[in-house]
Amino acid sequence: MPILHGASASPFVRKVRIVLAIKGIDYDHEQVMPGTTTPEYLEKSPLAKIPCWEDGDLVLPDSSVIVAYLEKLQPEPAVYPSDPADYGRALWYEEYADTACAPAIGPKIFFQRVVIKGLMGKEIDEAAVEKAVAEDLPPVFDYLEGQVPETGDAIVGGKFSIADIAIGTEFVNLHHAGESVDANRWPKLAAYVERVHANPHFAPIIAAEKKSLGLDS
Ligand SMILES: N[C@@H](CCC(=O)N[C@@H](CS)C(=O)NCC(=O)O)C(=O)O
Repeated sequence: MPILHGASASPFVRKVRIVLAIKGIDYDHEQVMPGTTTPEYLEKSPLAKIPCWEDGDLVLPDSSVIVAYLEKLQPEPAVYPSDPADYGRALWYEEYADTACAPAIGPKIFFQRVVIKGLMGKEIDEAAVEKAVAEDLPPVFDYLEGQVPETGDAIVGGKFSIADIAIGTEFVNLHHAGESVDANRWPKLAAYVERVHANPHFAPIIAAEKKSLGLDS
């Protein structure tokens, strides 16, 4: 059985888990924490990041690499658009989510409130978190507000794809941290995120995570 290494609350691990769910691929899940630098893990994932996929001799770090591999391994149901322009657009939105949304939401908001305060029970600088919410999120939300569709859960080509998975997974972390998109300021984005999270492959993963993080009350 292949193994997915990486903690469930990582947006990058979740991205892969949703693709695995869509494709119906079975795997064992090892909850490796971010920042794991044991020699054994570094041998698998030299950048010391999660996720990492292991299937016998094949070891693949990086969520985007893993998803591209899974699409070749099992093409249906596809998570990348087949039209070349839509394929390019989907890759761009995945890149934007990984490179703009993740740093805006992850270290200064999600990690502080959910990991340091929630899981480790330590004090955090809440004013710094609020500053990040006020300053780091709006430019990202402004861009996405201009990109997302008025209806449906597909930002590219009318079909749910890696683009929606990569964007949607970032907003799960935002919600875990007790924040959401202000629907008065970014109405299209707020509604799109809600629709993506209601997708049958997203919803059960979100519910299970909320339960394990004690956020389901
Ligand atoms: N490009 C990587 C990014 C993965 C990533 O940044 N993962 C974070 C956890 S959400 C991590 O492992 N951070 C640990 C570190 O940077 O040392 C991917 O898509 O898998």
